[in-house]
Amino acid sequence: MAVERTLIIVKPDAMEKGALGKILDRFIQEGFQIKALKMFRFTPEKAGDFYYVHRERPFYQELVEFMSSGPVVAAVLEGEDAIKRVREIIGPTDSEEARKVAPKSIRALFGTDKGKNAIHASDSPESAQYEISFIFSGLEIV
Ligand code: IDP
Ligand code: MG
Repeated sequence: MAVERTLIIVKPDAMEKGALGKILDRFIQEGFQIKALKMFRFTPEKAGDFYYVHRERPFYQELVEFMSSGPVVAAVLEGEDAIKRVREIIGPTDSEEARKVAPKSIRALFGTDKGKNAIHASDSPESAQYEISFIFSGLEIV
């Protein structure tokens, strides 16, 4: 195990529900350090670039529209084994499945379904590096 950094994005559905504070607090309670934090709204073009790996998937257009539908908050979290642990804390992609198999996960608590699932988190060291540098410049990470 090693200290890692990973990227989370609180998605527009969770922002609209007023869940930002509870979600950030969950990661603080779990022992992660917030190394960077930013609120912004994706343009459809930038959301498309961020999710470029999914460009051939049938849900790509829906995903781009959803992610650009309102403000989001992105954060860099640091901690032991952060990439895998944060993925465990957010739960499976589909919030309905999450409520069955991981009822305390963030997607179970704050998401709706497969698309509107409250939060994004990097899924590998490579994607964490790409996604952190996509959203934050060096000076914004403390
Ligand atoms: P992940 O966020 O758990 O890594 P991915 O398969 O990488 O899941 O998909 C990226 C995002 O695309 C999901 O978080 C979700 O918002 C959206 N998405 C995935 N599958 C579907 C689908 O079948 N319908 C609509 N949106 C989807
Ligand atoms: Mg993914």
